Amino acid sequence: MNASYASPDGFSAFIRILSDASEWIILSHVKPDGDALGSASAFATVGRQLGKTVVWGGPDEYPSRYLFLAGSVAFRPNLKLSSLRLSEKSVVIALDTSTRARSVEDLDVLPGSVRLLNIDHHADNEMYGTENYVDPASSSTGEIVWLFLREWGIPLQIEVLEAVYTALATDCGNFAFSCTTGRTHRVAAELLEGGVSPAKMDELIRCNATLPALRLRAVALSRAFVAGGFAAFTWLRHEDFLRTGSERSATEFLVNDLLALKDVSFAAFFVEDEECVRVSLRSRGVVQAAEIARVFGGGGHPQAAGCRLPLPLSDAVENMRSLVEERYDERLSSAE
Ligand SMILES: [Mn+2]
Repeated sequence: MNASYASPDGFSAFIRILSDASEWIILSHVKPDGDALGSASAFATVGRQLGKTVVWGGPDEYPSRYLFLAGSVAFRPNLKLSSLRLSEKSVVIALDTSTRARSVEDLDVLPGSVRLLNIDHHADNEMYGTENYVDPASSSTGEIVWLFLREWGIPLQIEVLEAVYTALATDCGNFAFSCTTGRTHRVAAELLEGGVSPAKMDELIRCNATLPALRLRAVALSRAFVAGGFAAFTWLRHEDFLRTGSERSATEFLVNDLLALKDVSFAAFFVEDEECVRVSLRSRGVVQAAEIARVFGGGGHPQAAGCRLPLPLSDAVENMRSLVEERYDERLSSAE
């Protein structure tokens, strides 16, 4: 077996804690994506299979495009831990969630007797768990979840494999982003050998847009502009969602469309929200997404990050544009 695929250390404590618990509370992050939901769905199915009481929820609504994931109908939006009767037999599992601020609002007031398992792949993870398993070399949280479940050795239902595949494929851009490694492909190979159909999954994940979502995408793409020859920008206003009838979660992959532009190595996508503008950033060049996000109090990966700006939309776009161009010029002149 390839050395890079050896089972990582550190899973045994997690297995013991999860085995001993009678209740699993599984948390997905704000604006949950395919990785957060796929990883959580896998855990939820395994928990039920093992006879645990399973609660799965998060701070936001469940995006309809991921309703094909097992257990999603039981997802609890706006979940408050204080509304649950936690005991020392409860364990909380936070997936794909780099910071406390990206989880349910009362994560901080967890009773001391309750274990909090933090499983993630973001390099800027705050290590807020009582137990932390954070592997920034992993393409996705789903990749870690697979290695973990494999190490545990329990029989896995096809729904679990499909959920892990969803996490993997969405977070590594269908195995095209730079976070994709040989191990990512080996995990995918195991999932396929276990019965997952990539064509069926592609249909479920990618070919399930609603007409309002397609029209929303058209609105966003029609506004795209390129600054400095390398950075693409576009935005959506609150009324664009109302006018097209699209739900807000329909924007998940929109920023990636901007990177399809020739010579563009940086993309920023702005969405007007209540009292702020949410920004998704993508990079494959010298200006990293995470470094820009951090300037505005956000975070993420070098190639994919996000932040919120408490500004009117046009100011948010302008501030971001000038910062990104400035950084780009600095890098070019220091490389000379
Ligand atoms: Mn992820």
